[in-house]
Amino acid sequence: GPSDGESDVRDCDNGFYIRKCVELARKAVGFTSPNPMVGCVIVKDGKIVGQGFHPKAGQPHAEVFALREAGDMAENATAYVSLEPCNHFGRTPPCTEALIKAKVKKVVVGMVDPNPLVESKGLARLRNVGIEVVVGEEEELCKSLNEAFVHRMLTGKPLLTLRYSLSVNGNFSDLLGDRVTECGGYYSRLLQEYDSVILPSSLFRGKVSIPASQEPGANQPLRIIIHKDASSSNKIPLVVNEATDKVIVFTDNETATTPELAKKGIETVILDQINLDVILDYCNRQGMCSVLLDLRGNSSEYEELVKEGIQKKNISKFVTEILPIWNRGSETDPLIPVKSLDQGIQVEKLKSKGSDQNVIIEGHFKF
Ligand code: AOF
Ligand code: ZN
Repeated sequence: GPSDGESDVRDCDNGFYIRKCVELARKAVGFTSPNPMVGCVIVKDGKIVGQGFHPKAGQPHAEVFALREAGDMAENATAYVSLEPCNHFGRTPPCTEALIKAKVKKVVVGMVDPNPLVESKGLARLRNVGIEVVVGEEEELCKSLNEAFVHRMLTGKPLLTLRYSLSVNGNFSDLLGDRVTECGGYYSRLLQEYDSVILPSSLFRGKVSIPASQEPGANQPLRIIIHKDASSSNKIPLVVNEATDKVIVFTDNETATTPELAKKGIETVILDQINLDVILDYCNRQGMCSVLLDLRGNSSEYEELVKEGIQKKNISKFVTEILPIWNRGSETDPLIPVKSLDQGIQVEKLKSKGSDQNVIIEGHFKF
């Protein structure tokens, strides 16, 4: 670590500043794909003299905004970045050169960039010109910030998360906690984090509104509507929220389309076979890092998609909400359908949060 202690920051503050970077990075939640969220702060004499985040693919990187704000103060300062600075010409020039040009003395990095174009080359470049480099500060936090980006870089596919709601006695429900408790917020905040959300068209029978992020200015994921077993008598429902009309429909029969869909600007993709591989491939080619598979309603489409997704290991995560409701059961709906869990798939990295109205649990499949 630094020995002068005067013009530099102490290593024990590294975590604090990287956490600050992550907080900045999250301002762009939902907007950066296919790029990661990244935050940067420039610290001189124990004070933040510049800060920035990457707002959107195609726009400058976090380091550029932070250096711009710091101006001459960047000389001999320490730069904190939640992700390794890039060393390649992409849509924007390399951040390593910007840091070198600004004459920073030290760079503290949260995690190595898994993008093969970068992957430790940025760190090597900085070290080569004599800049002190520290890597792996708050690494787990930085990795979870960009879980979807990292997943896509490593697998070539977007991260697919399964979402569903359960009664407290363990039954799947078509409800959302937001509706049950009117406490609001959970589902719309979840949507903001995703590039797209898959919804079966049966959810929209007789309705014309589709779920949306509620907060003003928030990311609206692309709604992917699956319309299976389509036909001229089983038409695609017209589902549009005027304010948030990012919708695409996957269907297996073009006679199910209507002129109204085209008029509303809803794209329809006609496929021989609708399955998760095809959908994920489509999302990947559109530069999406994350997809939410929203398990709502009472549709056989779910059954097939989820079983396929688990079997092919396309689904990586789940997020479930326990609702403040006890399912009463009925003659046709057994109250206690006990299942053997012997053949169950282990899940790991469980996290939970909640209030007195609901509990949210998320975790990862341990395939
Ligand atoms: C950084 N700082 O803020 C971000 C980085 O096409 P480009 O020029 O935007 O480059 C995209 C790649 O750069 C992206 O895949 C990731 O590896 C890295 N993102 N790097 O130094 C940033 N957003
Ligand atoms: Zn960069």
